[in-house]
Amino acid sequence: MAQLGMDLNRFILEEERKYPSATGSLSLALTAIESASKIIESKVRKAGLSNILGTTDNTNVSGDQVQKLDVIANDLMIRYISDSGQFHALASEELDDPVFPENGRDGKYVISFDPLDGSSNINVNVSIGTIFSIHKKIDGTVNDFLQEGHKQVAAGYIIYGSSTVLVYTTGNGVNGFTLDPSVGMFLLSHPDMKIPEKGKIYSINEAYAHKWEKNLKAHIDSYKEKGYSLRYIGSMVSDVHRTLIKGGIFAYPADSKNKSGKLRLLYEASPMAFVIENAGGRSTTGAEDTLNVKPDSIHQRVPVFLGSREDINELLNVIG
Ligand code: AHM
Ligand code: MG
Repeated sequence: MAQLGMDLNRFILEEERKYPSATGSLSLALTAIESASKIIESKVRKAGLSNILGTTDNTNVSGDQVQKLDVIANDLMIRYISDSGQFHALASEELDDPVFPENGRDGKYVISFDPLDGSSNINVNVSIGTIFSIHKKIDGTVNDFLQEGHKQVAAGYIIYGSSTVLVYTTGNGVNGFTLDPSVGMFLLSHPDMKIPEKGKIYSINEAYAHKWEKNLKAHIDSYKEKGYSLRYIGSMVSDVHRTLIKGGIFAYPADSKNKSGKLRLLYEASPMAFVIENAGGRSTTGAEDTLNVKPDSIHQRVPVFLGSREDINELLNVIG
């Protein structure tokens, strides 16, 4: 197992060395995301300050337009991903259509991302994050994004919380790195992460319970008698990060109004499912394993249930 404190760049290179045929392209791709995330984190940390400096008509003291943090995060991701030359195309939750960067023509990968997930939490100083999902390029068209989640070559997230943590997997274990702000490096802090087999926490927006299917509602109700705690931050990255560490279940189900739920397959459900499954957990839409869903469009939504294996198995016995 890699040593605690190893820096992310060295970790990525050591992983690459395990595959003699690797060209280094994936390492460069991951490094581009790391770089973007460091700049996004510095903007997130200053968000309160920028708001104070901005005036009500959204111009700051210098007369510049104050951009929303999710727009800034999106622009930064696009810039670093494009400049890296490793990505043939990118799809963002914030953009209607995929982008094919000029210098990504020979890129071997495509990436889908949510630049700033949980953005409704920005103004209340609650943890938010960036989520990414990487697939191999196949034919250089939008079809590259419409591949099943189990074909991801890497996925992960960065959580801007009380500390900034980057968690990722290439399908071979899940590792977490904490940003040491004094040196500006992500250092291995959570090696070989494993989700507990069973937890004691459920995480779901229970205010929508009256719109859920009745078996689901009964099952979620039963957690109360079983002594579970409810924790719901309303930022998927934060809720999933806690679920990964403490176990239990995170869910954003379909309801009578939103037949496919709210969360997006490409930018949220699939990368988080890849992380959770690689940490020994389970993820489902209720009908099938999230990683088996073949997307039919880039902004497709799916119901999400993920977490500890036993908790998801119990849920599927009721709703599956
Ligand atoms: P966003 O991508 O616009 O930030 O929305 C996604 C967020 C998730 O982080 C979170 O799980 C969910 O929306 C919360 O939704 P709700 O407020 O309906 O519970
Ligand atoms: Mg989101």
